[in-house]
Parts: sequence; structure tokens; C-alpha cells
Amino acid sequence: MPHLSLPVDFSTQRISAGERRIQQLRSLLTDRRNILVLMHNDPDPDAIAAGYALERLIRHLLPDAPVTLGHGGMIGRAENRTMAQLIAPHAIRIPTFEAGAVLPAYEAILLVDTQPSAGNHLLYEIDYPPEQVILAVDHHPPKRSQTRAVIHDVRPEVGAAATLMAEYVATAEMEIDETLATALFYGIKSDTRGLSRHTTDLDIWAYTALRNFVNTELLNQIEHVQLPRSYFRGISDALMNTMLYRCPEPEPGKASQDKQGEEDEEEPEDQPCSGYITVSLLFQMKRPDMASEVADLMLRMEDVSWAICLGIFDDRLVISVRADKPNAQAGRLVRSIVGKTGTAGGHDTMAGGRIHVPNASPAQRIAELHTLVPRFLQSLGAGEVAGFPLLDKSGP
Ligand SMILES: [Mn+2]
Repeated sequence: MPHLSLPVDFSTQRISAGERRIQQLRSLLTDRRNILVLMHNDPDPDAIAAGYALERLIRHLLPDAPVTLGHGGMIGRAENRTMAQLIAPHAIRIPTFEAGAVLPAYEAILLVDTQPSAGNHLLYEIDYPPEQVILAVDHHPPKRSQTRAVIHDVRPEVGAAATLMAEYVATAEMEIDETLATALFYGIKSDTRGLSRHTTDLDIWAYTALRNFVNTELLNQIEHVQLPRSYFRGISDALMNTMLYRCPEPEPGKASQDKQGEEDEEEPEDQPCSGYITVSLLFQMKRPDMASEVADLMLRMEDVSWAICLGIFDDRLVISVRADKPNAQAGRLVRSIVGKTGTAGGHDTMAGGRIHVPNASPAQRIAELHTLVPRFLQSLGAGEVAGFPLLDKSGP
């Protein structure tokens, strides 16, 4: 029976901590009549992989467990849709307006790639008993909040939730097959950009160990899926609505102070900015994750250190930010701008946010979107800078 072996340098302490989590999970879920593994809204490959792995783990621990895999929002990106169809076609989508009616029926809910205090999952919308949130497996920075899952496994240093689930799978000595391995491998690959960002030894272990079990054909089907024409139209719109702004020159003698310790979310600090900032506006997104896809793409432009994408999807503004410097604080930047008007979260180099504008006309939404631009530029020290359109050939 093939299975993953834990890293050889794992201390006995670390191994037994993992084993305790597994035992606790089994005993907490025993006799629950209805269990939901819940991914965050608009799931990405890491959330799908971690959700699928947790569902499989629960079935391994409790073969007759009545477990459902689900998410809110929509799976947009073609790669992610294909992954969901090939790996977890049984996963259910719960619309936000049904969350209040559907979720209380579950006696236990387990969160993957998110945590109770985050605003990007369906529990955020409703009053759900916190003691029934049995597990949170997440790698996003913790919020200042008392709301914790019973087993609260949040490790922000790790590159992917799929990495954490690989550890669970190895600890439980659960059989690993190609589908599970491919899902977890792609989840890690996508969240860490092939181990090139935000990576720990645990990510390298999981990525390497899983690679031996990957079904290359399945991985190719997901990663190199053919893209619909609407994708290219969306990219074209994005390119036409992208502006570049020069980063401010660093003031001589003004060394960036090393403020360690207390996080203050309200007070943005100097952000590392060099070269250019791109700002892309997407006035009519067909899917909410288009914003992150465009931000990813723009950050690949040479001499760009910040890529900001602001879009409109349904009745909300969607913010996606990418930074290239590991000491950037993209999460803090987005939180400081969204404030209490919406939800935000993220890591140092990637972050996102949502602002709901339910009773606004299309024109008002567009106006709201425009007001965000100077606020982002000001926070990056480029408030006074004149931008130029990316597609303007006479630009620098
Ligand atoms: Mn993730």
C-alpha cells in the first residue's frame, strides 16, 4: 500500500503532535451525522486539493462518515474548473443566499485554506456554533480574533494548505493514489508558484514526496487545459485598462525602520516599491478570480514590483494585489484600504479583498472602483505620480 513518509528530520515531538490531531479529529467526528468540509469562496487549486484530501482523510478515519465537500462562490479559472471536475466532481456549491438555510444542517464543519475569522467563506455570513467548527487547516496569517476552530491548525509560514494536508495524510499512514497525489501536488505548485515563493522545508518535502505519485497526464489535463475565447477577451480588456505608475524614488538617508512585534493593521508602513506599479481595472468580470489571474500576469512584467487589479463582479468590487518583494506587505495594504467596508486577507506578496456595494447602480460601482486607485497609489508613495497606459506605445 503506497503512502507518504513524513520528513526524516521530523522530531518525535512533531510526529506526536500530528498524531494527536488525527486522533482528536477522529474522536470529534465520530457519530456526527452530517459533516461538511468547506473550502473558501471561489476556490483555487490549493483549496480544492486540501478540501479533497481532508474529505478522503475523514473517510479513511471513519469509513462510514457522512461527509460532504463544498464551497461558496464560483470556481472560475479554466484550470481550476477542470481540476474540480476531474478531482472532485461531487463537490457541491452552496450559494451565499442559501448558506443560512443549508449550513446549520451540518453537525460539524471543517475549513480548509481559510480560518473561522476570515471573511472569505460561507460561515462568515451566518451564525454558526463555533464549537462545531471542528478543524481549520490554513496557511494564511491569523487575524486578531478569538474565533478559533476546535483544532486550529494555522501555520502562516507554510506555502500551501495542501502541504499541511500532505502531512496529515502521511501521519495517518493513509493510502495515497494518483488522484490525491496529483491534486495535492498541483495545489502546492500553484500556491507556491512551483516552490518559487513563500516556501518552507515542509513544502519542499511534500512537493518532492508527492511528485513520485503524480499522474502526469492528469496534471497536464488540468494545467494545460484549453482556454475559452472569453478568457482572451478578458485579457484584452485588462490590457487596455492597465496603467503604469512609477514608484517613488527612495529618500536618501531614510532607512526603513525595522518595526517588529505588534501588528497594527490600521497603520500602513513604508512598502518596498521599485520600478513600476501596474493598476488594471476590470469593469465587467465574468468570474471573480479573473482579478487574481490578471494581477499574476501583470507582476510578470519586467520592472514591475506591484500589480494591483480592481474589478467588478456582480454587486462587489474585487481587489487582487501581487508584490514581488518578500518584505512587501500586500495583505496589510489591502486590509488598510478595505477597512471595515469589506473583507480582506492575504500574505506578504499576494492579497485580496472584497467590498460589497449592493445598492449601487453600475455607474456608481465603476465610480467606487475608480476611487480605490488613488488610495492604493498613495499607500505606495505614488499618490502624486502621473500614470501612462500600458498600451500607449509612446510611453516609457
Ligand atoms: Mn492556499
